[in-house]
Amino acid sequence: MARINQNYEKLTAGYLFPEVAKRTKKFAENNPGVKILRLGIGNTTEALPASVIKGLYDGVEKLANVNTYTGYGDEQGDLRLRKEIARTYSRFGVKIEPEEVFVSDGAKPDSSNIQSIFSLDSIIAVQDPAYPVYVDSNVIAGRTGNAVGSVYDGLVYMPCTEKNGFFPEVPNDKVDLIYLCSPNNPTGAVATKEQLENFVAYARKNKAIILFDAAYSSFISDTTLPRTIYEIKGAEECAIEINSFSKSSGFTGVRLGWSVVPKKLIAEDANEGKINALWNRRQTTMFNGASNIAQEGGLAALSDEGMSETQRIVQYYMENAKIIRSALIEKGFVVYGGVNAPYLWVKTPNNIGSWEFFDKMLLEAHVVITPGSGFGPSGEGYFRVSAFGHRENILEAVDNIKKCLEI
Ligand code: PL4
Repeated sequence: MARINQNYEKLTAGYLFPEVAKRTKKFAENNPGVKILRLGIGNTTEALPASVIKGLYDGVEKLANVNTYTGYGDEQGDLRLRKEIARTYSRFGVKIEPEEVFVSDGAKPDSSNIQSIFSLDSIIAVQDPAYPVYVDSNVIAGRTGNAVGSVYDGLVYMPCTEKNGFFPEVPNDKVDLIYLCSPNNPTGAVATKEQLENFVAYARKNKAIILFDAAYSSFISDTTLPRTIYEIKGAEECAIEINSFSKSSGFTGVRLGWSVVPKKLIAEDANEGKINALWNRRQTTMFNGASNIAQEGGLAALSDEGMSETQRIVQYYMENAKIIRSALIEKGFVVYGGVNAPYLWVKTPNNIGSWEFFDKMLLEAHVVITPGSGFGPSGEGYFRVSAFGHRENILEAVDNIKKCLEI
């Protein structure tokens, strides 16, 4: 008799983003003709630059010719791309070997799959609030008990609040796996060198591993802030870094990402090289490699021309963030983030609950945001605004908020 994985039954609510989409769809059906302005899901909107399009075309052209056609590629990724990704780290004075880079179809799959190479009794620490994938993938794997309200038994929450500048202290007790995201989704906070040094010191002392999601690193313009955890001495012994072409190069739909699993990484029962070998085993067993066309696009995005063209688009989104930030402050909101990250983290007015404010914003200003509580218990009383969008829609959204939202 087949039985389901009962851990799915522990998941407290539907996955956050489909829930946002469901409520938005319902509003649209009930209010035909109303223009809805979507600043909810962090989804790229601007066309890819010419250099990257050429790379993607080249990938297609290769398939048209029997001499250049390729079928299945290496599960770890095209070696040319692994080398180029490794080379990008040298900009930050960091040495990464191509064999430590594993190309994938995105940071979401990697950040949910990575837990599978660690022991089921690992104690997990997450920033609260956090991108929901870190929590849900561990719930599904069975590393938590049931949820009491929105708090899972057995999970260590590291609150990110106004008081600590939305970056947590190291845990008081011993944990095994620590998820960190910087620049942070959803708070837009960026960890300083000193803050990361504290976590690296904690991880090395406790033989813990940091799973560092750097999907928004290209949005950091303040050069004093670390853009990779490997800028911190010793991080190669205790950190896996996950990254993506989604937001830096507009590949949300193309799908391409990577993880760095250093050979020097160690765990309680794993010497140097073991964890790299385990992730290699996991990927070769369960993943069939990223699309060859996407990888050609990725190579183009990492060329000098590709880098400068894609960075201009990143700056466009950051200009959106600036516009949203000043409009919300002018309206009287307390606003965080949006300076070195494409997300703004905003307090709901008059202590309104996050979902209640989501509905109010949609009803009065026709703007979709993401309720803070969907990212964890400490997100209650906040909402997230995404700066991804066409400029005219951003301007229309802030205009609606200024004119129509009653607070
Ligand atoms: C909606 C911290 C967005 N359906 O595109 P990927 O897989 O390379 O990267 C996904 C990702 C990884 N890490 C972090 C992220 O914030 C994201 C994307 N998050 C958002 O609005 O929070 C898109 C969400 C998408 C999803 O479920 O990821």
